[in-house]
Amino acid sequence: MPGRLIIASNRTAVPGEPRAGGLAVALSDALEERGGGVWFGWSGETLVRETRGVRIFADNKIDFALADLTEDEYEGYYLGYANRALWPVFHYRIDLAHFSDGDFEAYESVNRRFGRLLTQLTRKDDTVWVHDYHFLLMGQEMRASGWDGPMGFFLHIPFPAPEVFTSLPQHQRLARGLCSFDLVGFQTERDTANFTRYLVETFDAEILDDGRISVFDRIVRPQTFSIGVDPDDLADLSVGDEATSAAKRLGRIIDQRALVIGVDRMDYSKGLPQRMQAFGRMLDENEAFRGHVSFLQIAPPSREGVDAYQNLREQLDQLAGQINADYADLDWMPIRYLARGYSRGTLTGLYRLARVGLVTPLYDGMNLVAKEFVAAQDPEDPGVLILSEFAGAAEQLRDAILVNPHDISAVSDSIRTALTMPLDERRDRWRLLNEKVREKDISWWRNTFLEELEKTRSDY
Ligand code: ADQ
Repeated sequence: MPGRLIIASNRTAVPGEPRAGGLAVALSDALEERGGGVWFGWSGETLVRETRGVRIFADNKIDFALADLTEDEYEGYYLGYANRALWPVFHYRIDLAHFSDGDFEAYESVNRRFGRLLTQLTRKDDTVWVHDYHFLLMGQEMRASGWDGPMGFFLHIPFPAPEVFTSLPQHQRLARGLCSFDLVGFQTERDTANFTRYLVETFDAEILDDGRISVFDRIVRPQTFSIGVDPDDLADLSVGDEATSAAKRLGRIIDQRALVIGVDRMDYSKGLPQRMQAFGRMLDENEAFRGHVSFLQIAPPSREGVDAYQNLREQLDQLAGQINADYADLDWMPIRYLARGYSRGTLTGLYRLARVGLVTPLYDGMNLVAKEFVAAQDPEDPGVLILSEFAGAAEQLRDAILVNPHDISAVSDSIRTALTMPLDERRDRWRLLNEKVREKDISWWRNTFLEELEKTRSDY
C-alpha cells in the first residue's frame, strides 16, 4: 500500500484563495483519493527577511504546507529567473530573456531551501510529484537532503528545441536537476522528443529499449502526459445559472450578432496583439461583417512586475482603441476587451454563446482554454475552434481550424471561414474534437502520471 502523495508547485490551491481552476481540483482530488497528503508551495507572501518556517493548514485530508519568500527571493527567483529567463526561453522568446547570475543564484537557493523543507515533510513510502518550471532543481536538492523514494516532475510549459534551451547559461545544471527525478512528464510528444534529443546530443545519453534514458549515472523516464479538463463538469457548468445569466447579459448587448471569443492570461506567449490585428484585418477586408460580429477578449493582467508584460498591456490598449475608433458605430463595438478575470461558470456561458473560439498563442504548453471551449459547446449548435498550430493542444485537436498565429491574413481568413461554416460541418468537427477532449481528460492525465510514477518504486 503506497504512502501519501506529496505535491509541490509554486502556488497551491489553499482554501480561501480564488483559484478554483481545473488543475487545482485535479490535484486536490489526487491527494484525497490517496487518503491524504501534502501540498507544498509558496504562501504568496514576501517578507523583508525570512523569519518563518513552513506553516501547515490542515483541510480535510490535505495538509497545505506554505513557505514565504523574502523580497529579494521574490525578485530573483520568481520575477527574475523563472519569469524573465525560463518562461521566455521555453516559449522561444530568447529576445525577451534576461540572463542574470544573481537571479539564477536566487532561483537555486529557493529550490534548495524549499527542497529541504519538503524533504522534512516526507515519510518513507510517500510519493513526490513536483510541478513546473519554478522547481526544476528541487528534485536534486531533495535527493541531496536524503529523499530516496519515487519522485516525478511535470512541466506545464513547452520544452524547447535543444538549440533554444542551450541559450540558457545554466542549461546543463537545469538538465541535471531534471534528471534527478524518476519520471519527467511533458505536455506533447514534441516536448518529450526535444528533451530526449538534448540529453543525447549534450551528454551522450543512452536511450534504453523501454524509452528510459541512462544519463548522469542514473535512469530517468521522459514521457508525454497531455493535460486535459473535466468535460462533464464544464458541460454542466455551461448550462448552469451563472453561465446562463452571463450569456443573457452579453446576449442583450451584442443583440443577434455573432460572437468571437478569446480568453487568456495577459501574456506575450498568447499572441494577443496578432489576434487583434487579425480581427481588424478581417473587418478591413469584409465589409459585410462590419456591424455584425463582436469580438470579446478577456485577458486579466499577470506578472505585472515584469517589463515585457507592462509593454504588452500598453500595446493591447492601443490596438483595441484603434480598431474600435476605426469601425465602431453608435450601436456596435467591434472589440470588447476586458482586462479582468471571470469565474469558470461565467466563462463557460460565454464560450457556449460564442460562434468562434480564437485560441492563437504563439507558443503554449497545452492551452486548456481550447479544451474548455470545446467542452462547453451546445452539441446541436456548436461554435468553431480556431487553434494555433503552436499550442500543445493542436497535437490532439486536429479537427479545429489550425492556423499559424503569426500569419495575420491566414488568421483573418480563418475567422471568416469559421463565421460562415455550415451547421453540418460545425457539428462534425465539434463531435471529433469533443471525443479527443474526453479521451484524455484531467483524470486520465493525473492517473496515468501517478501509475507510471508508482512503477518506478520497484527500482528502489
Ligand atoms: P496558462 O498559461 O495559464 O497555463 P491555460 O492552459 O490556457 O494557460 O489556462 C489556464 C487556466 O486559466 C484555464 O483553466 C483558463 O480557464 C483560466 N483562465 C485563463 N484566462 C482566464 C480569464 N481571463 N479569466 C478566468 N480564467 C482564465 C499553463 C501553461 C499552459 C497549460 C497549463 C496547464 O502555460 O500551456 O495548458 O499551464 O498545464
